[in-house]
Amino acid sequence: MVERTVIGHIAGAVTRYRRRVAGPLDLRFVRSYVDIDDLPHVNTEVAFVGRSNVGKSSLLNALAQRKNLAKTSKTPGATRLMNAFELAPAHSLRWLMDLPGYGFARVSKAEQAKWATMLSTYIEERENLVSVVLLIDGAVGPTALDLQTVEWLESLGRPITYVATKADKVKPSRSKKRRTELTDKLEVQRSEVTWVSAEKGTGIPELRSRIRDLLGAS
Ligand SMILES: Nc1nc2c(ncn2[C@@H]2O[C@H](COP(=O)(O)OP(=O)(O)OP(=O)(O)O)[C@@H](O)[C@H]2O)c(=O)[nH]1
Ligand SMILES: [Mg+2]
Repeated sequence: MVERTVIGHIAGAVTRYRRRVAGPLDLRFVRSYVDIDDLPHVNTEVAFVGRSNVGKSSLLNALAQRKNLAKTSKTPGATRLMNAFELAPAHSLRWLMDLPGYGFARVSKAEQAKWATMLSTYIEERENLVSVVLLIDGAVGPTALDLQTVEWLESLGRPITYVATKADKVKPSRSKKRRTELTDKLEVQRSEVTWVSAEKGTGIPELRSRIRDLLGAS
């Protein structure tokens, strides 16, 4: 009887621990920004960066286990502004930034240039940006543009957290080869890439815990 109570106690503690570390991120939309000068000081921040349509906003929703926290779309170019989300508790100033994607050819040259300037100014100047979460399409990436982005981030000394998205689109028979291909092109260890599927939930608990760690919220 006593033994059962102890086991129950331990099981409860383990469940609470798992929820705290790997449970949904409690995120609240703060607001959208166009100008880096309008961004307030925060304690820690991570930013989602990647090709347009790679799945940044969908991933944010999966991490929070919310359907429409961030706007997603089949058509590239859904996110046009810098959208800030705060991790609870409120006012602890731990932020997650959803950014417009790069490499979307169907918007005008002028619009592309505007986004590129916004993105580069943000990455170059944002204080307390602890890591760039770089999303790469797991089925096709990294593209030449992804590799250029890696080079640019490295030249700025920005730490990168690699995430391969849409894992569900890779056939199980190709999975091993695809993973090796992706890490070889990125010149990183396999353990440095978190494979996720926003659709199926693969890798989401691991990434939640990684983001909590980065933001100092674990
Ligand atoms: N199969 C599959 N599709 C996904 C996954 N994640 C996102 N998608 C789809 O990919 C498309 C683009 O997703 P978004 O999350 O809007 O992509 P984004 O990177 O935020 O795009 P921009 O805001 O344009 O930069 C949508 O049609 C999503 O449903 C996934 O894990 N698996
Ligand atoms: Mg988006």
